[in-house]
Amino acid sequence: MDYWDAVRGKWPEDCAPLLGRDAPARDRLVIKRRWNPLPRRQTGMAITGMPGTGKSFLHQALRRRLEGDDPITPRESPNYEKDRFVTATDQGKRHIELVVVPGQKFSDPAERTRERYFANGRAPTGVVHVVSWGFSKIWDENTQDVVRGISGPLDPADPRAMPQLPEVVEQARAFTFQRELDDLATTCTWLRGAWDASTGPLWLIIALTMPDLLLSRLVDGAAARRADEATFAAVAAHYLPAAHPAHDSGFAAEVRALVNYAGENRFGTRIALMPVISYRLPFTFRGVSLPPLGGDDLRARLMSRFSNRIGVYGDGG
Ligand SMILES: Nc1nc2c(ncn2[C@@H]2O[C@H](COP(=O)(O)OP(=O)(O)O)[C@@H](O)[C@H]2O)c(=O)[nH]1
Ligand SMILES: [Mg+2]
Repeated sequence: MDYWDAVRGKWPEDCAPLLGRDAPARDRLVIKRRWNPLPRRQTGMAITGMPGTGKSFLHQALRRRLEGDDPITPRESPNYEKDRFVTATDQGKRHIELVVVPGQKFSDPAERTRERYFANGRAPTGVVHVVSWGFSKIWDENTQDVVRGISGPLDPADPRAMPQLPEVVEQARAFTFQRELDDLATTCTWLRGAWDASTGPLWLIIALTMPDLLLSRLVDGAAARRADEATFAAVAAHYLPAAHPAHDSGFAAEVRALVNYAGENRFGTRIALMPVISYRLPFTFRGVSLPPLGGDDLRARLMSRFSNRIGVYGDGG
C-alpha cells in the first residue's frame, strides 16, 4: 500500500465522532498514573500555522484550560507561548514540551522562536500544524478591508467551497486558503532546516480546528449527514497527499515534499490529519456571525483522541 494511502486511511475513523458514528478507538482521556521509576525522555513539539487558525486556543485546550463554563474573550496571543503539558500513554505519563510558533513568520518573536527551537541543532520532534478550512480569524481591520477589496468568494465548483454560507464568509475563506498555503511553505522551510540537523523519529499531525463551524446547517438530518460526509472527504483530499502526486492540492504537494525530504522512514506511521475542537465560538467577519455547531461532548471526545495521539506518537508508536 502506498505510504499516503495508509495516512488517508485513518481519516474516516478520526472524523467519525463528527459524523455521529461511533468509532472503536478510545476517546476518553487516558490518565494512568502508573508509578514510573525512570524519568522519561521529554519530547518537544511545535504548534505551527498561520495567524488566526486556532493555535493558542489549541495550546490552552491541551492544557485543559478551556473546560470550565467561564466565557472566553478572544484576543490576540502573547508573543511567546511555551509550556509543558502531560499526556498519558499505555507506557505511563509523558511530558511534552510545547512551543507555539507565532503565525506572523516575519516578525521578531517568530525569528526568536526560530533561533531557539529550529536552529543551532535544535528541532522539534513533533509538529502539530494547524489549519482551519478557511475559518481563520482575521484579526486586524486593515486586513479585513483588504479581503473585502481584493478577493471574491470561492468558486462554488471549488471542492473547498461552502456555497450555503454568506458570501462575505466565503470571501474570507478564499483569502485564508491562500494564506494557509503561503504559511505552510514558510513553515516547511524552517522544518527542513531544523530536521537536516537532527536524526531520529519525527511525527506530524495536521490539526483541523473549528470543525464545529463546518458541520452542515441543513435541518434535514439525512441530507445534513450526506453534506458532512462530502465536506470531510473534501477536507482530507485537500490537506493530504493523493494516490497520485498529480492529484495533490497545492497544500498536499507541500506536505508530500516535506515528508519526502525528511524521509518517510523517520515518520513511520506517525502522520495524521485530525479534527479537534478547542472551544466553540462563533466565526465573525464583517458583522456576519456564524454560530458553532456540535456539543461539548463532541469537543471532549475529539480533544481526548487528539491528546492521546500526541502521547502515542511521542512514544514512537
Ligand atoms: N468555533 C471554534 N472557534 C475556534 C476554535 N479554536 C479557535 N477558535 C476561534 O479562532 C480564534 C483564533 O484562535 P487563536 O487560537 O487565537 O488563533 P492563533 O492566532 O492561531 O493563535 C479564536 O479567537 C476563536 O474565536 C474552535 O475549536 N472552534
Ligand atoms: Mg495565537
